[in-house]
Amino acid sequence: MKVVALAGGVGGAKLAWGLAQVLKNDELTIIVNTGDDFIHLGLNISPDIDTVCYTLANLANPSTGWGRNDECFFCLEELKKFSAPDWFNLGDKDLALHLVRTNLLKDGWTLSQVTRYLCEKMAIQQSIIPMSDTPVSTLVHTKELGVLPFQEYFVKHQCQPTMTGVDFEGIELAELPEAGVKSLNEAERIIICPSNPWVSIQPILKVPGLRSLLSDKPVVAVSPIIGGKTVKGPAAKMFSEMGIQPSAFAVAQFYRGLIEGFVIDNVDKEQMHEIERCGIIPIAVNTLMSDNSIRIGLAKDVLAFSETLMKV
Ligand code: FO1
Repeated sequence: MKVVALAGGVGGAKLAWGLAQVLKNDELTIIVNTGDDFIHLGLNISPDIDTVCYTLANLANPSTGWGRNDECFFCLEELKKFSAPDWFNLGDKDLALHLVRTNLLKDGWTLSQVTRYLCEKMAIQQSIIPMSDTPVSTLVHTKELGVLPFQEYFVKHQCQPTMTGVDFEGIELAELPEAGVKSLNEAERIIICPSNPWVSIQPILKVPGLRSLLSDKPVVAVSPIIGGKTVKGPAAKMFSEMGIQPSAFAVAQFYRGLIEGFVIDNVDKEQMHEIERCGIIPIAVNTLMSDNSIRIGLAKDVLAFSETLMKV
């Protein structure tokens, strides 16, 4: 069964890892947000792509979910001595990957070619495709500090400023790489991972032409909000700041018109009726991916659920 997952960073990568354990290698494609990408210290950094790659390669830092395992930070320590920007924690092993990516891009490779190359080197068998080869920059509009590039909002300011809106610079020119178009054409199931709907999934869905490629497939989303809170990241805070009570139901409404099925956590079971009233079929399972067996269990639940759904 050909499956395409849409994913942002840590939460998306965890479910992608579960799906990778359950599906055959050639059955899974992950289309990843690149709105978080930025240039830092002259290096092209693609945090969500790297998080998905490291996770699938079993190389991710288990405590943060991003960055490398068994990492060291000698370069960062030296940067501090030179009063160079040190707010973004780049580890030494991670830096090597950014150096390779930056140089290949300078040599004229596309981001999807670079990603395929890096995946091969990390022995990743599944297909990981950036949502676009041309740059897209997520800009967070804030009450206190004006417009902030995503990583400045997220890492430098620790998601503290109040979000008043978000936009995606360069999105009109974004183009899903050919391999992504092919994978969506061949897909029998689409899974929206439990990533931030505002800043991880929304940019993917806004890539021109992408949404129409989903229109005849059953789409299932997994809620990143459990019991009114996000496991990681600012999704719940963003819903509140946009005037919406954060809940699984709020996420279902965000995806209304796109998804047929919605996976929520058991603790949110009482929201099933209101989700149903939106014309979306809900299922409640354990979605808190605190260990590998739960990630695999959730992947199995999502796939089995998607089997039961027909495009309406
Ligand atoms: N997230 C942080 O909260 N602090 C960091 O210093 C940080 C460094 C970092 C380095 C490489 C990388 O690939 C990701 C990194 N992240 C860091 C995570 C990342 O910025 C965010 O998780 C995503 O952009 C949101 O999905």
